Amino acid sequence: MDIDHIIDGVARRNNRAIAKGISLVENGDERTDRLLTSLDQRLIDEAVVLGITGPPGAGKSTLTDKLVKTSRELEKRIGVVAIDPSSPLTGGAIHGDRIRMMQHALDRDVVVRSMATRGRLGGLCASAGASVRIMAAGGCNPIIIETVGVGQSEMDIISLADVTALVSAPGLGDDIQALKAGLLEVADIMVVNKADKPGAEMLAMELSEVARGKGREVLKTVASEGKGVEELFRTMLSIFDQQRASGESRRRRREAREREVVDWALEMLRPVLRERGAEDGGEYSGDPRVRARAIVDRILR
Ligand SMILES: Nc1nc2c(ncn2[C@@H]2O[C@H](COP(=O)(O)OP(=O)(O)O)[C@@H](O)[C@H]2O)c(=O)[nH]1
Ligand SMILES: [Mg+2]
Repeated sequence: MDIDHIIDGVARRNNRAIAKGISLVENGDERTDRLLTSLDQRLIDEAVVLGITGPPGAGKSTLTDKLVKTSRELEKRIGVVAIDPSSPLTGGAIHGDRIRMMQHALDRDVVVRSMATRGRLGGLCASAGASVRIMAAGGCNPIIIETVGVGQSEMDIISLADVTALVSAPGLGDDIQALKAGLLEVADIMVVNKADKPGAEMLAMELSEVARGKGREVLKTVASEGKGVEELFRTMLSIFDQQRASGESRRRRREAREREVVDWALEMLRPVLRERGAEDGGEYSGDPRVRARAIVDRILR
């Protein structure tokens, strides 16, 4: 597919063109800029991006799948960007996700893309951001970003979302402490999934205390049975409406865009830096930090 066909195809909501467009971004293809500048900004502005995050095993993928179902019942064309941690620990889960998402494969109004984090030095936020925009320009609204809530790059990714749900579940052990420490900051809504399991009520009570202080809601779901999912979907959309009315969404999007710009710039600099570092006989000698500063100083000069 040549670039004009991709550009035209995205505008005509062709899923294959959307997939090809995202591949251009991921492969660092030189025609990427042409594609990205061709996208319909009005559709991008309108599309709401829903973030689903939380520890491994909380039920994020199950929930995402059910949110897709709900969205389709409401006749909304939906996109999903699933950030794969691709770690040996969760390798099995990813296979499960593929199978789960297969049932939507024939639905022309479901666009799914997964992105690996393994073997990647950076640029994930940049790629994810561009993918979201391509999906939006291809008529998807809403778009879900599903990512495990660990690490800085995942935190950057979740900032691409307008409204973020932090998913937890009983029986995950120590993860809950970590959850309270870091992720609560980015959560617009807290979800206690696996509400069918013992300990869910207790967890919901614990989280409610934290949530109340921040003016956040706690919702309970049984993702595997689809329980509470439509309420979650509607609540997330209504939070977005409030944010849009108050100007909060504009502020957040501006901040996210700045993060993306930095991420793209670092991606573009990476090969240059590697090349400069290899100069002077190809030896990285001396203290690495001092060397790095010398290289950066030379570029800025
Ligand atoms: N009992 C119960 N199990 C669930 C529920 N939601 C998901 N699961 C199961 O929990 C496991 C992990 O779910 P998954 O969606 O892959 O979690 P993720 O790692 O957060 O994406 C799977 O075996 C699911 O079938 C739920 O509401 N109740
Ligand atoms: Mg998952």
